[in-house]
Amino acid sequence: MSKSITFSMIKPDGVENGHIGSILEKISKAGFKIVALKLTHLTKNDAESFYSIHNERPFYNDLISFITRGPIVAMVLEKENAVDDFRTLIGSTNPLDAAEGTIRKLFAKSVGENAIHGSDSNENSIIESSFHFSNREMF
Ligand code: ABT
Ligand code: MG
Repeated sequence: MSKSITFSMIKPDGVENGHIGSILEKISKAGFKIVALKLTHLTKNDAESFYSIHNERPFYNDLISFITRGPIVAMVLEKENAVDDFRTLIGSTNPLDAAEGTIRKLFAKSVGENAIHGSDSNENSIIESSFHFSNREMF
């Protein structure tokens, strides 16, 4: 099977709680190649655009406040079957349901603050990667 990409970000809670290094280590050990990486801070506009699919949901305002409250680590990751394998590595959206050893089980506390994002389709992995990185920043 050929290589594909997924987009990920370590969310503000993961950064605040000092988990950047441990999370990047888990990602590398799971066989993902980091092809783009930066510490950045989403503006309200960025967040509303990134999460526009959820704009009718009851948790939307909390989600926008949370994701803009501090820096995030944005990254593009490459591997065979990247989208599905990465969602397996991070675990369920609600860390209480996440499997043992997954990133959310280890480093997240709640569904609203779940430490890390992973794209949910190949199509979204391209949209999200180009939202955060130019072609010159992806290797
Ligand atoms: P993301 O990686 O953030 O997209 O999470 P995931 O794909 O696992 O889950 P979805 B459904 O996309 O959740 C998006 C964000 O909304 C938050 N959320 C979700 C809630 O706060 N309450 C809820 O009931 C649900 C379903 C979790 C996600 N993130 N953040 N931050
Ligand atoms: Mg999602």
